[in-house]
Formats: sequence, structure tokens, C-alpha cells
Amino acid sequence: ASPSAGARPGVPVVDISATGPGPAPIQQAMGLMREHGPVLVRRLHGRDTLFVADLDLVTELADDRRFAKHIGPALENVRAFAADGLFTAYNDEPNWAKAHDVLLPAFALGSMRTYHPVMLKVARRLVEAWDRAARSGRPVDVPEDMTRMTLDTIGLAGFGYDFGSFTRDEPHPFVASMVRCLEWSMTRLARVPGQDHSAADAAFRGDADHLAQVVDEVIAARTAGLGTGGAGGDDLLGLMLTARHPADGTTLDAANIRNQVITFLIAGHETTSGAMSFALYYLAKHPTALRLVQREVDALWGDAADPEPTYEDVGRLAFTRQVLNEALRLWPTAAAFSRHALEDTVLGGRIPLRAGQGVTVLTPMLHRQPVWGDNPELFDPARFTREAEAARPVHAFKPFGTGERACIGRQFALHEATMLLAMLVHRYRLHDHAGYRLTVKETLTLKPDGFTLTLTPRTAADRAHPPLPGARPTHGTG
Ligand code: FDE
Repeated sequence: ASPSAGARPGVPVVDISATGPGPAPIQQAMGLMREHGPVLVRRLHGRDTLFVADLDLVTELADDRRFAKHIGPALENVRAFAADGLFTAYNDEPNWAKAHDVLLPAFALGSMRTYHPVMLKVARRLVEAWDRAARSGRPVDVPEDMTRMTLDTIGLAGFGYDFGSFTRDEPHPFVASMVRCLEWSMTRLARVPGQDHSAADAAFRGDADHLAQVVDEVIAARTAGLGTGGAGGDDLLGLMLTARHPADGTTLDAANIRNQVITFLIAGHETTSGAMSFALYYLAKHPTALRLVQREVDALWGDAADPEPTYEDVGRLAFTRQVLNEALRLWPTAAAFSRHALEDTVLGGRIPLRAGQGVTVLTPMLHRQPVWGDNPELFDPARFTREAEAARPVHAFKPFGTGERACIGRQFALHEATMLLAMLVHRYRLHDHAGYRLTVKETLTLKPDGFTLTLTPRTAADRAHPPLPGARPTHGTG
């Protein structure tokens, strides 16, 4: 693949048709950018995708007066099973604004107080499972257990439905079906025209039907309580079933509710699970950062065998949050988002775009632009001190997308992930027993593949820290 003159002056066109995008299209696109720079056209069987990571261009794309969310080919494929759910709805589809308005209160910062006890309950399931592993010396599969935890959390907190993932040897079948649906969405982009894909498509249909069936169960479990007045409530499903839109007084229709439940079960757990897995990976590899997180949690919970993290505690875990942000910088688990021009325009004064034409922001490369300093590959939570954040242009960090279509679940994910990380670091020593080498698996979202740890309980001696001369924990690894 070598650049050739494209329609846009100065933008390299890289044709990948010979190899295809392979099993890791995001990492392939990252490689192309390392070679050709932060703006390029990737050509596959005559289909062009404009990828952008340059900070100035992303800053322009974030301007909601000129650009809006674009449902690109990948999300078009996800629409095959999530339809007009929030994530995949077109901007002008009436159900987007309606569901957004109805569901927004459930994601306001204050609502996290409501979810906190449920999140804690599920975190304790994980801790029980990891205690057993610690006793037996058996390694834990980090991404798999994080997925158990996040699926149970969104199920219980959002829908009052218990997936019971920690009582199963294998993940809940919903997860396998979902992962295959996401894989189908991704690999479908790489199809060579003219080949027969009917077997893959039939398998996909089966999986999509299974998702719909699980969701119908989740909804039925709730509506069964309708007669007794139990269907309402201020969780997501309660709002979906009963909240009336202020504009026209109607509720969401049944088909849309199903699409929203599928959307939230998927969006609410895949990406969060990956984020916690990467954070644990970096902690296991960076003793200084690990020590600073330990210091922070020990200051909060001392030597308590079973601390009871409060809602307020989570807000106090500043350094833990920095670690999570830094993991999301290096591996934003929803690794790309697309924008389109509202009118014909010129991006960066040099790239002509037609109205409706899509541009994809490659977030992991945005997060490695020169604004991040000379060594952007280095894991350094000090990049997220309050001072460092205030000094940085706002659009340099976009793990949750941008504008009115940005992630509605951001606070939910951060609260859940910060609390769990802190609990795990307080309780266990994390041993990189296998000398893990990072390989990032892509199924539309990103995960550290095959990452395992062994655990031992931390002791009072582990928690007794010598004072840090002249340093405050939030000042990072120095
Ligand atoms: C969204 C989102 C986004 C954007 C996309 C585009 O633009 O296309 C992003 C980037 C994201 N998101 C990311 C993320 C990360 C993480 C960790 C998360 N995320 C998490 C979560 C949780 C939950 C529940 C969620 N999430 C959800 C969601 C939704 C629903 C959406 C859609 C919104 C609208 O409206 O559109 C999102 N998310 Fe997220």
C-alpha cells in the first residue's frame, strides 16, 4: 500500500485492498497514520474513508454548527440489530431527540447516587470471585471478569434485571451473541464484493434474534409488575416505559424500547469493561502508579477488611480517576467516531467536504498528537492532574465522543470503573504472573486479549506507607 495522488491535495490515499483491514482495523489505521501522518484516505475496494487525528481538524469537526454525528458504515451495520436506539439513530430521526430527552435525567451526575448501591453490590460479586481465585492461586481472566461485572451492573442498575454472570462458568450467552453481532458489523466492512456471505449473515440473524429474545425477557420481567404498580421507577427501563415526553406527552413505543435496551446493554458494558481492563493492565506494569493508587485508597479506607465505599468516596479518588483517564487516552475503547458536514465546506482550509460526507476521527491517534508531549506512548497519569487538564485544548481528549451525540453514559461508566479499580487495588496485590505482552483485540471495541493476573490479599504491612517526602499523591509518577 503506497500513497497516490488523491482528489484532495496533500491528503495521502492508502489503498489497503490487497490485504484488507484484517482482524484489527483500528490498529491498522493507527499504523497507516504513523507512516503517512494524521490525515489520510484509506481506500478499500474503491470505498474511501477519510481518517483524521490532527488536533486542529478534530477541533473544527467538534463544532456543532458545522458538523454533526455521522452514522458511518460500521454503525449502519450495528443498526441491523440496534436500529433507532440512541447510539445508532440518525440525528433527524424523531426517536433520537425523544429518547434523549426522556433518558437524560437518568444519567445526570446526581443519578449516580441512585446507582451507587447497585454498583457496589455487583463489585462485591467480583471481589468474592477474586477472593476465591486468590485463595486457590488460580489466575483471573481480567477482561472476562470485567465484562461479567459491567453486564450485571447495567442489567441491575438500568433494568432491574440480574444476568447473574458470576454464578456461571461461561459468560452469559447474551455476551457471546453480542460479541458475534459486533464482529459481524466489523468484518462486514471488509467484504470483498461478489463473494457469498449468506452463512455468516444467517448466523448473525440467529444472534440478533437471541439478543431480541433476552431483551424481551428483561422487559417482560418488568411489565409483569405493571398491574401491581411496579413498572415505573426512575431507572432506565422505568423511564422508558412510563416517562412522557414533555413536547407531546407520548411515551417511547415498544419497538424503540427494545432497541434502547439492546443499545444500553451493549454500550453500557463492552466499553467500560475494556477501560477497566486496560487500567489494570497499566497498573500491573507500572509500580509507581500502582503505589500512588494504593496510597490514595489506603488513605481513604485504611486497613478495613471490607470497606464500604460511599458515593462521596468515589469523588475523592482523584488519582484513581487519573489512571483511568490515562488508560482511556492510550486505548479509548470506543476507538473512533464519525462526523459529517452539515453544508458543503472545506476542512482545515484544504479538504473539501460535501454536505453529509463522513469523516472518521481515529481517537487513539488524536490521543498521541504532539499536544501530548514528546512521549505520547508512555503511560503517565500525571497528564490528568487538574492543572494539566486545564492547560490542554479541550478537544485533545475525546474518549466519549463529542457534542450532543457524545456518550450519555460517561458519568455512569466513570463512577462504576473508578470505584471498582479502587476496591481491587485496596484489596489485592496484582501479580503479572505471565509477563503479559499487550495484544489488543478488536470487536468494534478494544480489549487487552488474554490478560490474566494472579492475586494475593494485601496485608496491614502492605498498607503501611512511608511518607512521601514533599510529594502529594495527585502529582503523578514524577
Ligand atoms: C455514545 C458514545 C460515544 C459517541 C459515539 C459517536 O459519536 O458515534 C462514544 C465515543 C462513547 N459512547 C464512548 C464510551 C466509552 C465508555 C467507557 C462508554 N462509552 C460507556 C458507556 C456506558 C453507557 C451506558 C454508554 N456508554 C451509553 C452510550 C449511549 C447510549 C451513546 C449514544 C448517545 C447518543 O445519544 O447518541 C453513547 N454511549 Fe458511551
